[in-house]
Amino acid sequence: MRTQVGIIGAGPAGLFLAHILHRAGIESVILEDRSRAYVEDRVRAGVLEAGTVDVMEQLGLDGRLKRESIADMALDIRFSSQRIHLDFPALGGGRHVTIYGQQEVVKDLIAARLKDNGKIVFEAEALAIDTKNPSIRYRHEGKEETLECDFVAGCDGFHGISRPTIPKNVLTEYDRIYSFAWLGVLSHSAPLPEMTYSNNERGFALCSRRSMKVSRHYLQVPVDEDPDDWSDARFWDELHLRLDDGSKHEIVEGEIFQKNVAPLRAFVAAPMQHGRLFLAGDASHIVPPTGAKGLNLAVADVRVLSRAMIEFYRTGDTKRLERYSDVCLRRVWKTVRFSAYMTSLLHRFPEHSPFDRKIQLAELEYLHNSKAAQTTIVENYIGLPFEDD
Ligand code: FAS
Ligand code: PHB
Repeated sequence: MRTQVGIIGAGPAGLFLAHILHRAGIESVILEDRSRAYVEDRVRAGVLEAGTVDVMEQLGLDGRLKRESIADMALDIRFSSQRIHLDFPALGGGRHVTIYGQQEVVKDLIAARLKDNGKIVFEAEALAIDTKNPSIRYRHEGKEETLECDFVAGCDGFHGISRPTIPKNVLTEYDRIYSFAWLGVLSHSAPLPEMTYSNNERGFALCSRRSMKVSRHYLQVPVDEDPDDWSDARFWDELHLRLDDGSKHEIVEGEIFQKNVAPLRAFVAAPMQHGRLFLAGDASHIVPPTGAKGLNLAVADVRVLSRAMIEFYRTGDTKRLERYSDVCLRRVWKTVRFSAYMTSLLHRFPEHSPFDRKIQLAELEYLHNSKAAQTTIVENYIGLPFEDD
């Protein structure tokens, strides 16, 4: 099989890239290891930056999003029985974020791609990449095949084969593994009115939502926590305590229908390209979810990559392709910085000294009283402007 751009992975990075290229008349094939059902059912991110919503709108893929998403106009931070309210439009130049589950984005993009007769080969495991004479060897229905292409887009996430294809003496990896994880649940229960983060003596908690009837809540837990050790009752009791809702009048409980534990890490691999292979999304970087950035950063990467590929096919000019990694990494590191900052601000670190704890509480007090500090949080949370150089 031959195409212009071979894409490994039908997550947000691969799917957005295929759509943007298609709109520019550039052909691609996505090879996805898992089944369509598996990919569409994976519960992950939930917060879309304004820029991500703009991309979906420009691609004409925002129909269901417009009908079913929730405009999130603020976030609350609780600590030491105090509350900080961050108004996005007031502090963020009129912009806000949108709540729309990653699995809904993936469903919309897959459906639209297939409707356009776009090629997505599910249950096709990419095995090896040739970065010079670009091609991808893969296994599908028990047979090994080869996809020949002009470029390979490694959109295969943290555990994919793309990043390891870049020679070790070329690649530099930066890594921070946190000493805790997030226990995330979905529940049939009315959410809090605002996205609410809490730094509590007992640990971090976050109250988000997927609709006005489905809540998405998280608790900081030890890295090796087993979600099966958390009954619904235990989860709700802990969430009330960490949100200073001991009277149980604020948080609405309900049936928990999804539970998982995700470890936290910050990771960046550079460069994000080698020969005709270009990495995008989690294949190249992981951000702790405290800043709600993972999916959005994947979209930012493919905005840059698609623009470079489109220029190449239109003019033969390779300057944007050569600059891809440098342009992306500027945003990647600013996003990792913000996500690491929000993680350090809001979690209880087992390794913290009493001094460290005092500094953390002083940072929260400062944020409580400083419009400048609040503006900094908001401009990063709703999404930094895209660099269009
Ligand atoms: P993805 O991992 O989404 O997609 C990669 C795709 O490549 C997968 O479908 C995989 O099956 C496929 N693949 C891998 N190897 C392959 C091979 N050899 N051949 C073919 N296909 C292959 N972000 C947030 O903003 N907020 C959150 O709350 C949040 N929670 C998360 C929870 C978990 C458990 C995880 C793992 C991530 C979470 N993230 C969150 C981050 C997440 O949303 C990612 O940033 C986002 O999925 C990145 O998209 P992609 O780069 O497309 O990678
Ligand atoms: C979510 O709704 O899944 C969510 C919200 C905020 C975060 C992370 C995840 O920081």
